Formats: sequence, structure tokens, C-alpha cells
Amino acid sequence: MRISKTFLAIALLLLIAQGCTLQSSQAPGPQGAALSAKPKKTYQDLVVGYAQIGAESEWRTANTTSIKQEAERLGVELKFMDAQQKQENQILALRTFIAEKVDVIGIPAVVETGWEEVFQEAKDAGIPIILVDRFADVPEDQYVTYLGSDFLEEGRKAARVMVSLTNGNANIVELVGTIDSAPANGRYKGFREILADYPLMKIIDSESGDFTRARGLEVMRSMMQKHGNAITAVYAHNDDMALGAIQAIEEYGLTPGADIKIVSVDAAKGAFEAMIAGKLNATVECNPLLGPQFFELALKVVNGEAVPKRVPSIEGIFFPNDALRVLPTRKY
Ligand code: GYE
Repeated sequence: MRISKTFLAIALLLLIAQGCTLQSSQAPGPQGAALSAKPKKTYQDLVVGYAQIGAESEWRTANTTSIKQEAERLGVELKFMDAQQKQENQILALRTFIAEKVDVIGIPAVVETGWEEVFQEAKDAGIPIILVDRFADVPEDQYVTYLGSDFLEEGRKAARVMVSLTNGNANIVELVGTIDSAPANGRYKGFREILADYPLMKIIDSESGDFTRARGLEVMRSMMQKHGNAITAVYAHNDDMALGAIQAIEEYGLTPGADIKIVSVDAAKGAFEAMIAGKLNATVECNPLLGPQFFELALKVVNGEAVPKRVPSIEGIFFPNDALRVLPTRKY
């Protein structure tokens, strides 16, 4: 009896001592949890898979740079794959990351649907998924958090700006982003939500330019052939497509920014240059510099810390008047 009491006391002391050392090397946490917790991972221990969509736009290039630079800065081991805008390639990337047993996966889903099967495979392998930039329409238990912009709100902002630029009276051509992608869906819907109150704001045509400048040019060329002078406004779901449209409008012999008002989304450098040249009337900001927030979330998730299910980015709108002053401060 006596011996076992002494033994218990020593065991208790040892446990407390171990708890103290564990706690001192960790971020503050609940005392009880520290006693049983594994040592926490640091950025240098992290292995992260990032299944990038491609390089379709200035926005995407800036997003890639942000992820790569931040991984480098923090000492995270980053496995980066470029899916060339194809869902099957992104699925392949996820399966590769699962086989390689990465700690966490980040993915901007190229389209919203068709992810359940592979997301479940990651879940079964115990690998958490963080949705970055583009949402995937999957059950809530298949991803830990979604970090990105509010695309619906971006569509609303673009519509409000378009209404004021055209005094509530316009024949609009819409250049839609990648079909079934979260940003295209949100920007499409939010725009219409606001326009519903303005009967003279008409969307006379709408087609996908897949978020690229080349497709924006092609689609706008055919729109000019089809509707010609009837077009008074263009709403492009991103700056690259707007830049393509600007070229098509000039080729047709009209003046972009004056004969045809143009509003786009992203606020990338190319848009500022176009605004300075008077060819673009406004751009709604969508922030691609998600690296710092992404890796912070990744580390928390891997260490079992709570993260919000939705982490939004803060964004504004820019006009030609600000463009000269703001351009030198832009990081993308
Ligand atoms: O607006 C566009 C890019 O998903 C928010 O993708 C992103 C969009 C961005 O290609 O330029």
C-alpha cells in the first residue's frame, strides 16, 4: 500500500513535469489537452499539396506566386501541381498527394461539381482539404475550411457600378468565366440580382470566355459581328477577358471605355493600365494573394486547432481616377 502510494506520487510528478515541458514548447493550449497531445508541428514539418488550376489569367499567376513564395519563406515543403484548367488533372493531383501522404491539401476547384469521390478518398486517408479561392460543392464534412472571395458580392458590385456608369440604361454583353466554376456562378448571379431592379439594363448576350484573354477576344469578336453598335456595355467576369474584349472593340472601330462601357473583376495590373489608357471603366477587386492565410490555416488544421468554416478576403473597387496613383502599389 505504502509503496504503491509513493509510486503513484512519483508517476504524477513525472506526468506534471512532462506536461510542463510539452506546454512550454507549444502555443498556449488547454492544460488537459497538452498532457496527451503529440508535439505540435511547425511550418518546417509541414508537407502541403497544392492542386493549382492552371495559368489562365494574371490573377492565377499571382495566386501561384503567392503560394510558392510563402511556402519558401516559411520553410514548408510544397508539392505543387498545375492542372491546365482540367478537372481530371486536378483529381489526378489529389490522388498523387494522397499516395504521397501529404499533411494537408489545398485546392481551388476548377469547377464546382464532381468532387465527392476523390474528396472522400482524402478524408478516408485522414488528409484534410482546404478549399482555396474556388469553392467545391461537396458535403461540409469533406473539407475543413474555405478561404476565398465572395463572388456573389463581386457580381453585385459590378452591377451597381455598371448601373451608375450607364445611368441605368444599357445593352450589356457578358463574358462569363469558366462554366460551372464558383466565380462564374457567383458573378453571374450577383450581377442579375441587382439588375432585376433596373428594367432598362438588358443583358443582350452572354457567353463563356473561360477566364482567358484569348477566348475573351474571340467571343467579343463574334459579339461585335452579331450585335455591332447595339452593344453599349460589357461585363467581363475577369480582367483578362476584358482586355481581349477591348481589342475586339477596337478592331471593330469603336472606342472601348467611351462607346462601350466596360466593367471587369480582379483588379490586376493589366486592368489598371487599361484604366489609365481610358479603355476600362472599373474593376472589382478579387484578391489572389492567399499564400499567407492559406499556410496559417494549414498549420492550424494539422495541429488540430479550430478554424472557421469560411474565411473571406477583403476587397474593394477601383476606377480610372485612382488608377495612376494606385498602380505602383499593386502587388499583382
Ligand atoms: O477571377 C480569374 C481566374 O478563381 C477568383 O480565376 C478566381 C478567378 C479569377 O482565372 O481571373
